[in-house]
Amino acid sequence: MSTDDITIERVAVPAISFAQVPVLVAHLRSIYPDARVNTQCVPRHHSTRDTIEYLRDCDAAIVSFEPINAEVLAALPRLKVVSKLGVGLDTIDPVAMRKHNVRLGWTPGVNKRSVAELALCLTLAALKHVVAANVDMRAGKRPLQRVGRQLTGRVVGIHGCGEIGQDFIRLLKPFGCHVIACDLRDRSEFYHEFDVESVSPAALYARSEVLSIHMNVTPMNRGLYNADVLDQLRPDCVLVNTSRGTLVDEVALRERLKRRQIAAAAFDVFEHEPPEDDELLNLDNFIATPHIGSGSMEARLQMGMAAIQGLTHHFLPQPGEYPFECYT
Ligand code: 8YV
Repeated sequence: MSTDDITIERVAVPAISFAQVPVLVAHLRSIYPDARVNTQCVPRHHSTRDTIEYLRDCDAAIVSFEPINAEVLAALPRLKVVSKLGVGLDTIDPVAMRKHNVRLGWTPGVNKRSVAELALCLTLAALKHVVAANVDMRAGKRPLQRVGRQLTGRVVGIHGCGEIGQDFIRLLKPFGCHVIACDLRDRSEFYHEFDVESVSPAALYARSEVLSIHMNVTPMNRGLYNADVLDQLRPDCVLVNTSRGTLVDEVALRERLKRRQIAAAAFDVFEHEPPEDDELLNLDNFIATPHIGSGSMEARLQMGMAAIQGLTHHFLPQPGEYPFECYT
C-alpha cells in the first residue's frame, strides 16, 4: 500500500455511478480541481476504445466497468493509478497492470451491506412470488391463492463466502436457515462463528433450496453455472445472482426455468448489461433487477469516497496473490 510516491495531476472518472452523486464530484474536485468527470453520464463501460479516449493524458482514473486490460494500458503510458468504484475486479487484468506498473486502489467489502440486502430481498420475493403476484394485480387480476414458501428453516447455499457472502449470512441469522457454503479460501473461523457447514460444489448444488452466488469472476470460474451445473440443482431451488452475470449460462437457465426444472431465479446481473433476452425477463418464475445491488445512497457514497481514497492508497497487483489468486 502506497500513499505518497506518485504525483497525480490529472484524474478522469468515466464511472457514471460516481458522476451521478454531486457530493462525490464536489469532494473529488476539491482535491483535484481539473478532474474530468462523466457528468453527462455517457455510457462507456463496454468499449476499450472509448475507455482509452476518455482516460487519455490522465495519471489516474476512477473506473466502474471500463476494461483495464493490456490494450488500454499500452495506449495510456501516463496512467499510474486505477481506482475501482465498487469491488468486482473482473474488468481489471492484473497481469497487464503489473506489466505497465499501474497501481490499483480497491476497498474490499465497501458495498457489502447494500448487495447482501438485495440478495435477501430477491430471495424472499422469489420464495413468496411477490413480483408475479404484483404483475397479476396490475393486470387487473385478483388471484385468491398464491402459495409460496417461508425462508425460515430452509437450506441456503452460499457460493463464494467473501465479504458479501458473509454479510448475507449475517442477515439470514433471524431466519434460522441451515447455511451451507463453498469457497476456495479457508473460511473456517467465520463458518464456526456463524454455524455454517462447509460443503463441496457438488453438495452445494444438490442440497441448496436457495442458492446465492457471491463469487468474483476470474478466468477459472467464468461460465461456471453451465447446463451441467444447472442440471444438478434441486427442482425446488431458487437461484439468486447478485455478483456477475458472466458466471451463468443464461440460455441454459432460461430453458430450465421454462420447464420448471429449477423453481425460480432472481438476478441483478446479466451476461450483457443491459440484458436483452426478453423471453427470460418475462418468465413468471424469473425476477430481474438492473444491477442495483450497490445502488443505495449509502453504498454509492461509501464506494465513491473509497474510490477517491484509492487514488492515493493503492498497491501493485500481483497475479497469484490476493485478490488475484486465480491468475498466473
Ligand atoms: C457497482 C459492482 O455498481 O461493486 C461492484 O463490483 O458491480 C457494482 O456494485 C459498480 O462497480 C459501479 O461502479
